[in-house]
Formats: sequence, structure tokens, C-alpha cells
Amino acid sequence: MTLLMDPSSEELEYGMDNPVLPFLRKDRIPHIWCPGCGIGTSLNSFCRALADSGMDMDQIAIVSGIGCTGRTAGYLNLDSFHTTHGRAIPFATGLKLANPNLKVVVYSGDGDLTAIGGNHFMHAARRNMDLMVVCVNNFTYGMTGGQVAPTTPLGPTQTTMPYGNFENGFNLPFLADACGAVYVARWTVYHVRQLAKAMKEGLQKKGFVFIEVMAPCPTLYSRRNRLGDGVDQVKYYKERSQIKNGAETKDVGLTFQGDIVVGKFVDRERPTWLDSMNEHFGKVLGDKFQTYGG
Ligand SMILES: Cc1ncc(C[n+]2csc(CCOP(=O)(O)OP(=O)(O)O)c2C)c(N)n1
Ligand code: SF4
Repeated sequence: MTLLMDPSSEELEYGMDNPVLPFLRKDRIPHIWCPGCGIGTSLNSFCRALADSGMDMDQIAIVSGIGCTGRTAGYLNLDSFHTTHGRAIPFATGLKLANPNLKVVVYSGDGDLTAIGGNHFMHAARRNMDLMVVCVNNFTYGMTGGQVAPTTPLGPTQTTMPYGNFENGFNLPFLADACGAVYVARWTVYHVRQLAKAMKEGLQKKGFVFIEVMAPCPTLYSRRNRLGDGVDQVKYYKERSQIKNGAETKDVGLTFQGDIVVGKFVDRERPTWLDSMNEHFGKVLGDKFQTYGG
């Protein structure tokens, strides 16, 4: 093979013209994720959404909690914060309120967001806090060895459910919708283009945006349940997904290896927390109140 480029050049090392490169902290690579893990694919879609959005990267911040998905913050070439377990949303809320001009994105796993962080998730959606929340749902606690998660469907085994899970899992889009999110979508890591488009829309939307991304955890969830490798899981996503934009979120619950409904389910308008606060205090205090954050 003839090398056309200097072998020490960055382009050769990472691939020429890779559009996601400017958004990654190359000094942090190689990343920690296992072969076939879906988190990296979701991150690729996110980088493409950043590129397509045309937004000023100095105006975007990313916040993660703890877990394999939580590591995304460290790999992104944005102002990024790796917070404590379950606390990405309150941290992001503080950031947003301190600097209302920032677009703040929370990027974390299903356990981090909806188990230990579930209370924060509900209230941020209820308040319509202006945040975009991406949840990589691999149905398990990846980083800590495959414990049952609040999203694990009925049936599969987990380290803490060796005879199969008997607890009902959350239908995350339904939860987000019921709590008041203004934008709710679900895609899988098979749907990379639709996912990037949803993320771009989410970046441009004002209010609590929730995007669920179904992703394989081949090392723990798939192996334990004999589902094959990451590619086998993506084939399952391809074969069993139905795109139903506008579907009622109550109807999009997931079952173990069953049909998957994907799409944009909710896209509505309602005042954000800051809009409501400004309006309220403007009315109550009149001229004594100075509008905060424009
Ligand atoms: C207060 C606290 N409790 C528990 C943990 C251990 N812990 C770290 S990550 C994690 C779960 C991660 O699962 P998930 O959010 O689904 O992310 P994944 O690793 O699957 O991407 C847990 C329980 C912790 N770090 N801090
Ligand atoms: S343990 Fe699972 S979620 Fe974590 S990096 Fe490996 S495959 Fe991904």
C-alpha cells in the first residue's frame, strides 16, 4: 500500500475530512467504550447535529452525570461538565440560569437520568427548563456491571435480576410527555440520520427537549441475554422499528426484543421557566422588576 500522506499527520491518524473531528477532544482518544457499544454512534450523530446547526460552539455547554454514557462530556470539544451521579439536570439548570444565553445539553444514561436522577428529570420537564436532554438507553447500568435499570423491560436477566426482570420498566417518552416536555423523540443507533436531525431540532428548540436513543450494550446486556454482538442488536433495531411520528407516547412502551416505535412524538410550545418567572414577577412587581436573561 502506498501512503500518500505523512504517516505522522493527524489526517492520516483520524481519517481525512471527518466532519465530527472538530467537535471531539482528540487528545482524549482512544475512548473507553467497548467494541459495538452504541454510545459512540449516538455521539457521532450529536456531532453532526452540532455541525448542521451552525451554532456558535462557545454558546453550547454539555453536562453529563456518571456512567459509560456520562463519559461523553469528556470527549466533546465544548465547555463540558462531568457531574455527580444523577445530578446532571440540576447542574445544567444552574448553568442555564446563571447564563441564559447558553444552550445547555444534558447527555447521560437511562440509570443516571431516570433512576437516581429521576426526580430532577420530572421537575425540569414540569418547569419546562430550557435544556436539551439526550438519554442513551441501553436498558442497563453499563458502567457498574449490568444491574437492573428502571428502563429494563420485563424478562431479561441482569446481575441483580439473575432469574429475569419482573419490574415494569419506564416508557421514557411517556414520562417526559406527561411531565411537560415540549419536544419528545425516540430513535435507535440504527437511525443515525434521523437522530442527528432530531438533535439539530432539539438544539434549536426552546424548552425541555427529550431525545431517547436506544443503543446496544454488547458487553453486559446483550452477552448476558445471548443477543449477539452490537451488530446483531442494530439488525434487530432495523428489523423491528416502525417510524410513527406523532404517535401517542402512552403507546410506545418497549418489550424485550419486541417491536420498537420510533419518531418524533411531541413538538409543542409552552413558556419556559425563565419566561414564566419574568412574566410573573413583571406582573406582580411592575417597574420594580428587571427582566432577567432576555
Ligand atoms: C451516588 C452514586 N451511587 C452509585 C454510583 C455508581 N454508579 C455509577 S454509574 C451507575 C449507573 C450507570 O448506568 P446508566 O446511567 O444507565 O449509564 P451507562 O453506564 O449504562 O451508560 C451507578 C449506579 C455512583 N457513582 N454514585
Ligand atoms: S459496558 Fe456497555 S454501555 Fe459501557 S461501554 Fe461497554 S458496551 Fe458500552
